[in-house]
Amino acid sequence: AVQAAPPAGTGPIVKLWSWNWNSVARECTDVLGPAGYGAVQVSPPHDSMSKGGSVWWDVYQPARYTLTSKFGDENAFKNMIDACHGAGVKVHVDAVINHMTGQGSTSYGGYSFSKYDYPGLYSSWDFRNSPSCVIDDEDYKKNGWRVQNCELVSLADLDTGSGYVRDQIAGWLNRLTALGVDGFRIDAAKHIHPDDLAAIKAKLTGSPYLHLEVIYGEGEAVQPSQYTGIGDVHEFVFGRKMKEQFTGQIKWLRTFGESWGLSVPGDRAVTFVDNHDTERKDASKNDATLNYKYGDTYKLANVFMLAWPYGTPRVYSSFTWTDKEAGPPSANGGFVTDTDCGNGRWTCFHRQMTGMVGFHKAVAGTAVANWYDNGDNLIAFSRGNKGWVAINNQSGSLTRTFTTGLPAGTYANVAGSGSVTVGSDGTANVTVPARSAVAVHVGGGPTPTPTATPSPTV
Ligand code: LM2
Ligand code: CA
Repeated sequence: AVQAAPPAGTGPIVKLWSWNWNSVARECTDVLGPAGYGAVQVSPPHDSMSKGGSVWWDVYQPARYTLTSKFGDENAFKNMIDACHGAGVKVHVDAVINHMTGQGSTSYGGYSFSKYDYPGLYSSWDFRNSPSCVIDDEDYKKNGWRVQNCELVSLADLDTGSGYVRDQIAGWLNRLTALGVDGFRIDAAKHIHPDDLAAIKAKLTGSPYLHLEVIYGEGEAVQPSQYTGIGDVHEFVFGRKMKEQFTGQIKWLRTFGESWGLSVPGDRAVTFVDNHDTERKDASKNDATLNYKYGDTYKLANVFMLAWPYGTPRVYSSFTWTDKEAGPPSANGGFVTDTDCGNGRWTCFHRQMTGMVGFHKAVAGTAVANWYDNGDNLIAFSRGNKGWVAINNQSGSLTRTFTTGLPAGTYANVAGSGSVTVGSDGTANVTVPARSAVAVHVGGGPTPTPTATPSPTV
């Protein structure tokens, strides 16, 4: 049986997109494990079509199912899994199984193929072979058959109804599971019929955690609800709402939840402020999200995601870019070089969220209480009596006495610096600086000590 959502209290997922295996291994040991991240989602590990490092998207064109990618070889992959497991971090892999490539070429592993012919793996009859059957906006809205049987951006669509194809896909995923992989992000799941995906899932060994990329669109034929019986589903409305609220007035977030038209119930949703596709959308488009370029606004949206009870949150961290197509830093024909968080080429955003990862885990299972907003762009709330957070999304600081719901004591601000002292009546006088957050939780040091005289801090 495939497991459902990770158990409550499990750390968030971090997506280290376009990081090479050596760098993920080091990060698991040095940062992810100590911070309490539950799992790391890595880039597609298959051998892919090579554009020689000029673009990021060649890795979404699988050439064959071997661990010879631009992120490292099989040894590096295995070392990464062992290092992450040693640090208490699970490993999720980006599984591209709906399609192969869009044109003949050579892979990073030196293998030659053409669009409908992958020697030793797939031949023309393993594909829907429908180059004239394109998926356009109209199809998304009303024609589910075309969404699942036509070619997504001209990529050769695998016949996932075929037993042979299902065996090849399941065989690949099972090899990864045997190496220690704990879960799969299923790329383009919306373009695979749920029955086909369920049949592939039935062939999987072990109990990998599945989270499916099914992009919600209003009134469309293919809906996230058709997939929640198979695995958790990516909640795309979440990021759209975060952009709308954090570039507007966050006081409205008081009622945030399924009633806002979210597409996946909280107990089946993977939430994220952005991913590698949405961060690149033109800001004017309604499916665009915030991204690292929004600075503090982006950070505050991530603080909210980790503090509010909805879904399994996934923090996104990758490389910096101006050209939307440009690939990650690489050498020798496109092989991704080690991540350096100090050279400006990588966001390393997840390192800014380590304190909030601890908050997220500490407040698991508690409800929102003690809501406050200033009628504009500052909100504060507690999670039961375990944690309290204030998010100031305006350009001036604010000082007031908040009801935190926490036991008396002095707590470290895990979303920034300084500390908060809570009095015996549960209140604290706190200054929340402009465009920043203050978050404190039980167990978040300094050791809570009852105070005789509550003192204003932060
Ligand atoms: C996904 N999820 O469903 C990925 O998250 C997304 O990043 C992938 O698109 C897509 N589905 C396929 O896995 C990216 C990128 C596309 C790119 C594809 C394949 O956004 O632009 O398409 O990967 O590399 C590229 C060209 C496109 C061309 C296609 C086939 O941009 O113009 O289509 O290759 O040659 C003619
Ligand atoms: Ca398909």
